[in-house]
Amino acid sequence: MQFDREAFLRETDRILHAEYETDLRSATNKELYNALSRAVMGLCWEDWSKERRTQKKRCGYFSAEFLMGRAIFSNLLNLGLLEDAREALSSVQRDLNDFEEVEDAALGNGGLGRLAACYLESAASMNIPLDGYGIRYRYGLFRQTFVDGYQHEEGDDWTKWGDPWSVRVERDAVIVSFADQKVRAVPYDMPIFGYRNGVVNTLRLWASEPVQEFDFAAFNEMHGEHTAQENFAATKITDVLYPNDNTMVGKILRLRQQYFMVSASLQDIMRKQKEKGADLRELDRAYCFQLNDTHPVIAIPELLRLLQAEGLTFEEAFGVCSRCFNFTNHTILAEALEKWDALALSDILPNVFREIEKCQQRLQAEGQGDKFYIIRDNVVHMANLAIYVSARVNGVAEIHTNILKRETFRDWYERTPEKFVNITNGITPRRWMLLNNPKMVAQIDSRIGTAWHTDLKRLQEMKGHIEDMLPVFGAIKRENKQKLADYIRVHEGVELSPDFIFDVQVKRLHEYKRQLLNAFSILYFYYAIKDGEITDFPPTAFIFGAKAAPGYYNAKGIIKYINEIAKLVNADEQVSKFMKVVFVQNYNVSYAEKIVCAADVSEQISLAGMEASGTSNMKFMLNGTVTLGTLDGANVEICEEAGRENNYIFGATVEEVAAIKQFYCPREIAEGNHKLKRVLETLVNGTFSDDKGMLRHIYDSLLNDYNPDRFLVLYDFADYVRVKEQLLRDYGTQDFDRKCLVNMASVGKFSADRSVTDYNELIWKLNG
Ligand code: 26Q
Repeated sequence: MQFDREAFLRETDRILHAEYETDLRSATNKELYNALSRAVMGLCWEDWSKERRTQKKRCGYFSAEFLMGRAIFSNLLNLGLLEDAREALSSVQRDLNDFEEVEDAALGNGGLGRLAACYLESAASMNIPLDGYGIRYRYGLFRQTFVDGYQHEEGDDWTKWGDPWSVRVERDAVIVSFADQKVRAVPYDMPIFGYRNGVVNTLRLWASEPVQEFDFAAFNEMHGEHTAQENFAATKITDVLYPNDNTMVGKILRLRQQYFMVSASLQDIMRKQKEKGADLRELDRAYCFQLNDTHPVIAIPELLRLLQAEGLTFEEAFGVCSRCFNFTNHTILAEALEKWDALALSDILPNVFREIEKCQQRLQAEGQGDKFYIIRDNVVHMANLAIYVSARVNGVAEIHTNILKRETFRDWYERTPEKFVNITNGITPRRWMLLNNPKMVAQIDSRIGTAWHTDLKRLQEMKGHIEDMLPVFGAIKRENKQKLADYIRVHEGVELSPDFIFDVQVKRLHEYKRQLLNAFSILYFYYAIKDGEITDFPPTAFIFGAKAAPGYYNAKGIIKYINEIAKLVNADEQVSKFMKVVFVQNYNVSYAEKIVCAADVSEQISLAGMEASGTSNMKFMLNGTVTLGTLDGANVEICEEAGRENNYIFGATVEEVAAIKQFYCPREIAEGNHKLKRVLETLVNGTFSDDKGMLRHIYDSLLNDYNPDRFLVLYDFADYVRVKEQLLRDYGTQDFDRKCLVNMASVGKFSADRSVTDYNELIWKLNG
């Protein structure tokens, strides 16, 4: 894109005058942010509307979550304007870095939402016509602080600085009807800029508003009183993101959110098709839809309903749906597979429920017995509905897809094996390397050029330069660590030295991810140092970041526990020479950008068979970090690509887990390992303060539960500590840095560019 600094500054200045009666010099950071962003939007307007006018087939990525993070830097990067904008601002004594205060758009919980964001960016960069459809939550994922070591949650007002990257499209508003409620859905479009290729796709997020102010006819149709209460109920639908990750909460408001978003999106798409005069029987020639887990699966009966309302028969409509919809599963945890109470569903969406019943009848008419069902015992199984109707079903890593085929959806797989495909997750190298690690990028570019920016496999070419890169790699990693340490000093009040190993575990707090295993190992090392058993512990900073779902008691207990460990360790004069522990508050996308380029060790220690893929593992790998992990999720493929010898693998394999669980007795393990036992006892013996009794609850879940230590923390403990100690002792050698660089050079497969290309070739078949 042509950039004329003077014209750009003039335009920003003009907006400042018009909107805020101020100018480049005296505008507040917030005013400047809005004006500059709007000026950039102005530059891209034409490319954006051009994309929307094209006649090519498009895919709609339907997702309840888009964890976008901060838009401004990544948009400027992709448009090729980052340095221009920085210089333009500094010529008027302003600093682009001041925009680091802009809130993240945290309209997602974790991996599934961030994956959606990476895929939008990669699709635009690969010139694949993919658009996102979701919900414009008024409040995103809660802001987290710690009070006395306990997690506290506050509302996340993500548009506090304004929302200059969205455009409200009034003319595309639609009405969404529930049995007891009609609401207006208004779309807000965000441009998704491809990396320096002029492509602009769209993320369309729907906000709910009351109908009456706008449409009195619709208002009058709804008999009865319309009160302020109802207005409130309408806006409430998109008020807040449910803060659960990998756990199901059967809240009816969540069902309303899901239906609201898919009904609005499908009405919008149908209207456009009709305006074009297209035959709705051939909808699949113009569109297909990727269902991001079960959350948007209610789109299937909704499209059936809408198509029949336009005159198609059920069978015709079913045919269209079975060619349009595809389903991605992101989780094997039984408690995260979405189910709805049939009575509740039929109460608020009777017409939609009827379509689900027709699907059920159609399935049963195929005469394969009761192995296959969508509704059973008055429960609607959304995953089964999705598999039955979709053209393709995919898992997100090899091991995950295999588990889906062999266990979770075994019968379905045997019924229609051709539907099941694997598409291993990926991350966008733009946000996760070009943006957050520019000095490393410059070193790589000077050796192998820049083609790898959009073709990550070509990082392989670095392999011939590893020896020569060793010194600069170490120096840049150290600088990144210093920057992170500075940030942590200011925001967390903990002093870290860049001479320490940075051992990092950042991800949602969940028992299956086993932050507790990490915590136990730290206490184990702590006591070994105290007792004089280890006198030469390699100085290590153990860094955690995680949010716990507000209703997830044990997860919150684990945060408290690690914060107590941090207090103990950091205050200990003898031990803190060798280790520090910090749990950063409010871990989010922007924090992650600072962390992944400053880590020496990436902890990926879920119980084998539990983590569908993981994606932070890929971000660390890209930035030159070794994985300390189990053979779970994408770790398996990371080892295939980078070599197991260049990572640190421990623990039971997925094949072993099933056998172990049959006779598992965690108490025996604790009794047989007095050092582990001593660590465990800190949960109950008063070592740590815990007014709320949370730590005891963790203890009981490990030893006294009906099904104790579900995630084999105690089983894997000894092997984990052994491998972790080996890793920490290897650190500082050239061999260790070589491993880091081999990982970086081998990361190609995990580019989201490859993932979306796979989706397109195997499933969407766009641009064809
Ligand atoms: C379901 C029903 C009711 C309420 C909440 C939910 C719910 C919400 C969020 C269920 C699951 C999620 C999120 C799942 C998720 O983030 N899964 C992660 O997806 C990543 C991208 O594929 C994988 O890398 C991770 O392994 C997986 O945990």
